[in-house]
Amino acid sequence: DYIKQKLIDVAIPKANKVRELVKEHGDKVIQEVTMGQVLTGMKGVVGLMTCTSKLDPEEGIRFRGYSIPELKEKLPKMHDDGEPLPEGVFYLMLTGEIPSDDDVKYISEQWALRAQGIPTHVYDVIEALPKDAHPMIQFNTAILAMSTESQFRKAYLVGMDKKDYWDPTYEGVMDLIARLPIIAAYIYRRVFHQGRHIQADPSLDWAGNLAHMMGHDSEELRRLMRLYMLIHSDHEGGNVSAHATHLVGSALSNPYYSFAAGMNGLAGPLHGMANQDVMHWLNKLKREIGSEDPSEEQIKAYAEDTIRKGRVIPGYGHAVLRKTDPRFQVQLDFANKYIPDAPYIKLVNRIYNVVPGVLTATGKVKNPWPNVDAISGSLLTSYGIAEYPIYTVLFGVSRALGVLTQLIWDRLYGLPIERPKSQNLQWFIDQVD
Ligand code: AMX
Repeated sequence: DYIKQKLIDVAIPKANKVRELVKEHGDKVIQEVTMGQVLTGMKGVVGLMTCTSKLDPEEGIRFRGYSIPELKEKLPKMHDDGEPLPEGVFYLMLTGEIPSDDDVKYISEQWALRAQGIPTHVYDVIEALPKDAHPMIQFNTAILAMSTESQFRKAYLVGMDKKDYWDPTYEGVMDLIARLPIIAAYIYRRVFHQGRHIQADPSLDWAGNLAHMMGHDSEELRRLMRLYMLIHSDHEGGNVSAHATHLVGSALSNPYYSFAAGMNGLAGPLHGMANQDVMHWLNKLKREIGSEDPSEEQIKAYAEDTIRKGRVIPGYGHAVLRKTDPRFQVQLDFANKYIPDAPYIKLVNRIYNVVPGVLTATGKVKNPWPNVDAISGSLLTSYGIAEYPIYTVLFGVSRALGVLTQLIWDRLYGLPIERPKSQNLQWFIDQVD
């Protein structure tokens, strides 16, 4: 595997640098932290090192320095006018370099190969769950069940030098990423298509294959799936799914345990489940107004009512972003290119015209603009993937690319167990007395 050798070459000087920073500059003060920051979710507190991507409040996400529009231009594609292959952003996050067509092809082939051989007990575990168990319950359970395959655990038991931990981690990550689309499609077909499963087509790319196994085979939908898998892949280190994966991984839990932890976080309505909740909000709006085509005035009144009832408007707001999420924008561009007249897209646009004003008027929402989830479900629905509970699973398949790449880097850097200090309420009171 030439990628492994490449990784060693890139990582050794960086790992040395990390050790030097700790040794020579460990006492350097880098930030002041306020009481408010600690008590409101540690926003802005620099407490993690993540190198796969970085989030700018105004500009949005950059993967190893490249914005989404730049990636659309630079990463290898299946078709010139199509979307970049997610294999490419994985390679970029892993090595720090823009891949060639051959690199991307190699990863596609590796994943197709590694996708084979999911043990039968994983399917038995899924089948033991009720069909109406939320797909995220089934997905996360399957991920844990797959950890019987962990190379890391086996190698650790045999005994291994710390500096080699990254190697079985890499093996586990590659296997896990390769297998997630099969698991996701299996759950989708089990729950929503009477268990009529569709075999993988090894000649397809990773995301195209996912669309195929779900039973949605049009070229446009494959393109949408490639885009979806690209843009959800990473959002720097502090978001719940990335942070949870990193934290659990810091105990040297294997990639399956670590990723399952991240996915349990993704299943929360303030994080990855928001894509499903957007669709519920939107359909309830249509039902309550009694129209398939609500006006801006009607949407405004409904949004104000949501706020009055003490609820959040899903798909809007963000803990870091302060502008329209470029992941929202790129999906809107896709919709405008292929399906500008789709009723759900019209509705998304109308909501976009109104909701930021409603949120701003509350005087407390720090970011009134749409995030990635404000449109993803409407796009998928417009293409016939109208089973909302699968949306967070799709988000999860994509998120594996970033958080698991970072896990390999955590091992390459030799980062230790994470253990921040906590204090009780009296301690905080004493700070101001
Ligand atoms: N609708 C209504 N109120 C909102 C709001 C929204 N979309 N976004 C923020 N607020 C409220 C908060 O609930 C908070 O109210 P409080 O002071 O009464 O508790 C106040 O505005 C200040 O919050 P904030 O600092 O602006 O946001 P945050 O960093 O605490 O939370 C987020 C960020 C995303 C959880 C929040 O904006 C939210 O709940 N949005 C809706 C859910 C959503 O779309 N989540 C997906 C985010 C992206 C992702 O992870 N996939």
